[in-house]
Amino acid sequence: MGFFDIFKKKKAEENIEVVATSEVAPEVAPEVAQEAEQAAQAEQAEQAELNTGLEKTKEGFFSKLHRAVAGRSTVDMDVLDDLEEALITSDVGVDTTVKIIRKIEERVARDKYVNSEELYNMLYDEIALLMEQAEGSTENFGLDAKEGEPYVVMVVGVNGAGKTTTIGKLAAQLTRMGKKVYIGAADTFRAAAIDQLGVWAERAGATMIRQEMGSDPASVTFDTLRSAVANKADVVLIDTAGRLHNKVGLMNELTKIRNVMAKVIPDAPHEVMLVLDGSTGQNAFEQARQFTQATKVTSLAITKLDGTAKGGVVIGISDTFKIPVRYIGIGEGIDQLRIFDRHQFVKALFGKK
Ligand SMILES: Nc1nc2c(ncn2[C@@H]2O[C@H](COP(=O)(O)OP(=O)(O)O)[C@@H](O)[C@H]2O)c(=O)[nH]1
Ligand SMILES: [Mg+2]
Repeated sequence: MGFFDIFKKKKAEENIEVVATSEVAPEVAPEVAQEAEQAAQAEQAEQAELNTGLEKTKEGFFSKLHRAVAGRSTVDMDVLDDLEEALITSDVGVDTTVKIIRKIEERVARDKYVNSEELYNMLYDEIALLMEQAEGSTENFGLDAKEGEPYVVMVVGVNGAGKTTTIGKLAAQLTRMGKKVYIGAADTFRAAAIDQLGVWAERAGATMIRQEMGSDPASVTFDTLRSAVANKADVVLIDTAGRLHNKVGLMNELTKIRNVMAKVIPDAPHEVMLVLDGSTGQNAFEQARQFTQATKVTSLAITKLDGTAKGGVVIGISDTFKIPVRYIGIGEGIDQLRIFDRHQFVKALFGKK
């Protein structure tokens, strides 16, 4: 779901109210109803696009669960074992799987005559609840810095995870909302990385602040924030290098960047977004572990969920690290970054309408 769609939804909700009172002013009703109808269609189209993006994950997940559950008249240890295996091989992760299986066991113990469809629904409920507890919701999404101060997002993650692409897509969404966006090219390790970010900034209509290749990332960050403040930018996105040479090195570099930010804007960074490549499955868990040890991470973006069957990582990672998933990437295109909506996501996985 894009930023715009939130507004569309809001609008649709307002409109529904207007429709309800339309007896008083019948002349506005048809077009208002039409707008509400359009908003509903847009939402359906969005779910359809997400379903397509998550097709492979869904196929894998669904068929495994189906095999574990279908045709069983009672839920016994065998069924639960198969279910456990299905979840683990869908990259949900061991800890989260054990948690889910325990919950199902408790419910089955209470109601011994659960059929396979009920079991399936239970599973859906438990996973949806788990996602809710991980706070991965869109409701609390906000670019809420102080009035007159840019909202600063530091973007971290290993090389190739999708940081630059995610920044580009995000910048495009923000500029379309009318926000003034500054991007800092603090991945100074390769010249190509700076140029790639430059291309995205131009496409997005954002301003990029850069220095030469090999320059100090903290210095680029400082320049970017100063320039953003001077030009009254609304949002600053800082692209960092994802070299995991060693934990101490990573920690030092990220700390240095954070410290320099605070010199310009005391409470920056307002958000530290860890970008993880969802198609790497278990490796994404490991990366999350490393980065959360190196710095305080406040949100996650999980990319490349299109074309992978490993989308189950989204469930396990949000549960394990209790960090909200803010965005998911479902393609390389500029419009293929979505605000993460746990309901839409779980629905897509279970093939629900
Ligand atoms: N299919 C797909 N590819 C993606 C997605 N996000 C990023 N990529 C690709 O992943 C590769 C690495 O992305 P990049 O942004 O350069 O990663 P960085 O090293 O973390 O900055 C590029 O080829 C991107 O086009 C996504 O959501 N879906
Ligand atoms: Mg990059």
